[in-house]
Amino acid sequence: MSRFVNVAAAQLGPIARNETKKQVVDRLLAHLHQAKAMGVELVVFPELALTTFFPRWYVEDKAEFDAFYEREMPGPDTQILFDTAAKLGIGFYLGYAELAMEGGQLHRYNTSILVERNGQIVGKYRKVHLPGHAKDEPWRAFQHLEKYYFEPGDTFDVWQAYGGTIGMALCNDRRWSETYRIMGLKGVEMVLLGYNTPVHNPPAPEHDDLSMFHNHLVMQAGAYQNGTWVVGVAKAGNEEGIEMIGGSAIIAPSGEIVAACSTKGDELAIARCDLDLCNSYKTTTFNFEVHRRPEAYGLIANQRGVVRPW
Ligand code: CDV
Repeated sequence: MSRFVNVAAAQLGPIARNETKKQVVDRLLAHLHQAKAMGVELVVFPELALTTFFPRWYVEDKAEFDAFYEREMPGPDTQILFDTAAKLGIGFYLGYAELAMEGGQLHRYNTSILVERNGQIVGKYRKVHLPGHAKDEPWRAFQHLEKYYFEPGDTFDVWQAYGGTIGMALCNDRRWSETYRIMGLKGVEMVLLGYNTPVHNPPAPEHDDLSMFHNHLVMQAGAYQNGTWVVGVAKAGNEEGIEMIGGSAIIAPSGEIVAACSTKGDELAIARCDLDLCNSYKTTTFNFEVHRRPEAYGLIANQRGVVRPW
């Protein structure tokens, strides 16, 4: 049996700080139309795909950056994405900054949504692993203030969509094996994952030359160890003077990259993904029910940092 989903990793080149949402949405619409022409059913956009990566700048009053956030989804700038998706019969994953009113308080999240081919939202995810720092650190060549601009989400989830079990994660989540394993335990067959990754890592510049290797290493391992497809999509190129990696890729449950972008601009990488390929891994090497030993893994859920046993 085969369950195919035609998927596009819809990489974006840089988004300038002064680019309007309409200009960005026009780029996303171009991706949707091109993908449709190539038989795609699911288009995966990057993290924070509607704006420049604003956590690279510090402002004392966070509200100054509220224009980078969405108060509703769909909203006035994004409704056309949903209408176009429904008209074309093509769905998408979209990362964006979310401003939510909850319990009478404003909350900020780094969020993604999954939209089905009828233009309906079927799932929403709030980034769990927020990298970087919570205070201005002027010694850095640029800031990475996700811990300042966002609150963390608290769960990894999966949804029944596209004829399978689809999960979502965002950027730094891809570096943590827990991300994939939680979704793996929920039967995930395809993890969608947008990212913004600067080449330069200020606290560890010795990693800079390895940034693309690490990008693929973690996604390929997560795919193989959980018998799932992984679709990783970059916002790439030189954005406001900061060089960001590309390397958007569609990875099979074997851990192999089956399609990848080769530029750092707006580009589609497309693959026909058989969700039933997951079974070969989920029922053998990574048959969790048969081989896992949760009784030996207690620390993973109960302890955060390193505690040496002596
Ligand atoms: N947007 C991100 O989460 N970026 C991080 C960087 C800061 C290392 C990443 O893991 O790619």
